[in-house]
Amino acid sequence: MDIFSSKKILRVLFLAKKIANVLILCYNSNNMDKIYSIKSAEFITSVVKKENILKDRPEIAFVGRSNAGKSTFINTIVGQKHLAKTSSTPGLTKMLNYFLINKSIYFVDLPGYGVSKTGKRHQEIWSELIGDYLVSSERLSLVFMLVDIRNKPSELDHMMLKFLYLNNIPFRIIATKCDKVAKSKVHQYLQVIAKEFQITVNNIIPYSSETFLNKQKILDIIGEIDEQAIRI
Ligand SMILES: Nc1nc2c(ncn2[C@@H]2O[C@H](COP(=O)(O)OP(=O)(O)OP(=O)(O)O)[C@@H](O)[C@H]2O)c(=O)[nH]1
Ligand SMILES: [Mg+2]
Repeated sequence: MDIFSSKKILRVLFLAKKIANVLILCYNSNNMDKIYSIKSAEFITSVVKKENILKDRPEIAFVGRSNAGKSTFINTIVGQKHLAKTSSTPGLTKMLNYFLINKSIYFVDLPGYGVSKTGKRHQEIWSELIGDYLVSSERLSLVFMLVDIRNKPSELDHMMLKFLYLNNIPFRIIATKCDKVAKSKVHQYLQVIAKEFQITVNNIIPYSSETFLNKQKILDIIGEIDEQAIRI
C-alpha cells in the first residue's frame, strides 16, 4: 500500500470517529436530558370529607398559609390561568381540590391555614381535613410547602413543617412572589426563611408566578414522581 492510500484510510477513519461522536451526543441528549412538561390538566373533584379522599394515583399536594399563592402556583405550573381558583382575599380554597395531570398523577390544592376572618370553627374543620388528608393519603409522594418570600414563617408554618417531618412526608419548600422583592434581595429573604426553619438556603426554591422563575426546575421535580412521565 502506498503512502497516499494509507493517508486516505486514516482520514476516513478520523471522519468515521467524528460522525460516531456526533451520533453518541445526539443519543445522549435525547435520552438523558429529557424535559418534563405538562400536556394536560383537568379538575376532577372537590373533597370535604375524609372518607372521600382519593387513593387511586400518586399525588402531589400544595400546602401553606392562606394567600401564599398555592392555587396560582398550580395554574402557572400547568400553564392554565383559571384551573385552580385564586383570589387576593385569603381563604378562597376551602376544600381539597383534585386535578389530574398528564392523565397520570393528581395535584391536590389544599385549603390555606391561618385566616382569622373565616372563624375558629371553620379553621378547625380545615386543619382537621388537611391533617386527615396528609396522613391518610397512601399515595402522597410529595408536598410543596409554599411561603410568601416576604413573610417570616408563622407558627402554623412551623407546625406544618414539623408535621411533615414527623410523618415522614417528603416535601420541598417554595418561596413565592419573588417578583415582589428586589432581585438583589432575594437571597437575603431566603436566608431569613432558612434560618427560621433551620434549614439551608439551597433547600428553598424561589418562585414567581409573574416571571416563572425556576418553573422548569419544579417541573423536573414533578417529573420524577410521574412514573408515566411524557418528556420532550
Ligand atoms: N406578584 C405575585 N402575586 C402572586 C404570586 N403568587 C400568587 N400571587 C397573588 O397572591 C394572591 C393569592 O394567591 P392564591 O393563589 O389565591 O393563594 P392561595 O395560597 O391559594 O390562597 P388560599 O386559597 O386562600 O389558601 C392572588 O392575588 C395572586 O395573584 C406571585 O408569584 N407573584
Ligand atoms: Mg387557593
